[in-house]
Amino acid sequence: SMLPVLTYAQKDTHNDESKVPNISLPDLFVNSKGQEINTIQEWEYKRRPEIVNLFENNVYGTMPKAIDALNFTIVNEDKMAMNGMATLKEIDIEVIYRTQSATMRLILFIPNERDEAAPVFLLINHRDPENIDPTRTIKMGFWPAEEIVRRGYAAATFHVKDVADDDKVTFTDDILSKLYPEELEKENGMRGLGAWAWGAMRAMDYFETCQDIDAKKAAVIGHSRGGKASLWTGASDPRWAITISNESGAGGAAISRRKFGETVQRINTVFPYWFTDNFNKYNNNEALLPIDQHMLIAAMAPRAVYVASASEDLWADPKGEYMSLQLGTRVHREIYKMKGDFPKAINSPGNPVHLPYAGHHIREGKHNLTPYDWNLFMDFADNYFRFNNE
Ligand code: GTR
Repeated sequence: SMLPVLTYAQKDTHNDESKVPNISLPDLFVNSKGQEINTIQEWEYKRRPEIVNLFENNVYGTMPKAIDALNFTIVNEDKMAMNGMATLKEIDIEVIYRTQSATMRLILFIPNERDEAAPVFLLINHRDPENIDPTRTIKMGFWPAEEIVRRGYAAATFHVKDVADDDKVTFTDDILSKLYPEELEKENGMRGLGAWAWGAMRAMDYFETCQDIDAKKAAVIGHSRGGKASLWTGASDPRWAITISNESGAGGAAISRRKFGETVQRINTVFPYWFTDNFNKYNNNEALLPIDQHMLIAAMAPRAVYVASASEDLWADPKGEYMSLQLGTRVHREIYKMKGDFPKAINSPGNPVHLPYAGHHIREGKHNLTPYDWNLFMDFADNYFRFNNE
């Protein structure tokens, strides 16, 4: 068969479509008081905030907003980066809260050739820092910065380690213990993924002050665990015009109730520091969840959302990711009356679906973020920004 063999550690899970249980999902259009949601007003003032709140309390943890001061220090600037094609800025973003301070590094390449402030893609990088080498001695397809700049976008990124190390012991060392230690005491407090989303928001804080960047045309993107954080960023911070999930899978775009590939129980066991403690209540008990991940997609509405999968990445449940996108974007269609819809069956590799408000593709191959994916994200953004010009 074409299914990859599950490793020993994965054997408590399955990737067999015939084992997917019959599921019924929470209704997007009925709020907790039983009221029907029909209008933009009701969506924006009642249902959307309630959904974000449910994700905070049950999945990603609360998002602390308190900051006393933000300092942006350009620690390196090169106006002739990439052979003169871009200006490189390395910015230390220092966040001060109460008596404490924490600093993260933002890497930013801004195209030199342009008439206006540049639209921007921010990558949440969880992989080896060589993937985001600011010197460009090492160039990885995971972050094809030259290609991004060539297409007229600023290429921005930071490493998650600056805000919360991707490690079950040391994840608290940065912003959690320094700025927001009370989060660690709460069952619905912020954990690793929430901290990474917080980091993305601080990058946005910088974009809003930077004349060379058009902060209204910003896309946030992450791969896998970074994609889970990216979705949470876009859902909880409406400043992002486009939110992109690349193969985010469980706790990202995939529907939890399908229990296909990685499950809630498995992710909470292997990565206990990613989600809030409350998420454990749903281990092998997905039916109790007051949300499912299609509602995270919905939380972007009316802003754009893009979900990408890979054909061999069954661990991330491509079908469940697509289902979330189809269902979550009902808000775009039914509340905001946006045109176009996704085909019922998942499209095949090589046939991306780009609607005015949402996009999807499935790439041939394995779990990864590649230039092929990036080019499709930029194709989508080209269109989106062309038609949504303020
Ligand atoms: C896996 C994990 C996934 C995904 C992936 C990645 O080990 O089970 O949820 O996050 O790592 O980040 O590449």
